[in-house]
Amino acid sequence: MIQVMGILNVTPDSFSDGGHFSGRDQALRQALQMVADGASYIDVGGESTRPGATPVSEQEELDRVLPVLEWIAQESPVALSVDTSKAAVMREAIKLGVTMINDVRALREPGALAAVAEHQQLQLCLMHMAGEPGTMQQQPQYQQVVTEVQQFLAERIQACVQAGIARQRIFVDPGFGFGKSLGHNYQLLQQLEKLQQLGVPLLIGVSRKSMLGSVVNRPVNERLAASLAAATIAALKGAQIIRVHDVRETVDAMRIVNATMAATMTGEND
Ligand code: 7PJ
Repeated sequence: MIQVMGILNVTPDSFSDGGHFSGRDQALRQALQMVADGASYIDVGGESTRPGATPVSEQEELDRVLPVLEWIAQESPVALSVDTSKAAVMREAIKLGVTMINDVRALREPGALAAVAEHQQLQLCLMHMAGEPGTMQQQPQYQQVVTEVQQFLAERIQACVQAGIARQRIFVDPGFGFGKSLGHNYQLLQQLEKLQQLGVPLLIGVSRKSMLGSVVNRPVNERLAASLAAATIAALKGAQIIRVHDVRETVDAMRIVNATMAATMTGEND
């Protein structure tokens, strides 16, 4: 069964305190709606990793993410994921009971590998990113993007296994939009099934991304149809978890994928 992960961004502009609802109520409403809509995970992130984004301090990220994780954990048994690269954020989030560490830097920051290795039940997503968000889209270059991304992920799986993390806990993600040209992103989507050779499940994030906007020529809030098409393609090519903003619509699309894949043939193959 393909699962859907709902995105909850906790950056200063994501929850305004000026309206009728406090930051807590807004965050919770959004999270609980995604749960009601069928999300299997809620992914809480406090570092903007968009192209051109500037780094956020450890304290700032802790202050953004921890209260939100705690509020959701109090109200819902949904599996929580934290989108972070910082060991200190991972450690505090683990204390609050998160199920998954989702790291766009694939546990390459100091202490991150050890923080995850210490907890035997924790799931983890290793994502490929070339460079850093501030500069990654300036001149993305590969000889063969699919092979290089696969190689990188294989090395990171190996590093995890050597640190004592069981393979069964690991998901990998090619990192759409993270240091990739439009052509690179579509080569990766077209060849996504090759990443199954890594022997671990795939998690992918294409929701509302500019690789979609560039093709359909629409602003970020008008990319739902494009996002569903990309999610469906990824699911057919073996993705197990789809990370999205629009949970309800994506869950419906994945139900159609599941029904198609589960259809049993009667007679025709005899
Ligand atoms: C991804 C992510 C992604 C994983 C972001 C955005 C940018 N984590 N965090 N995969 N993207 N695993 O959502 O547009 O593609 S932040």
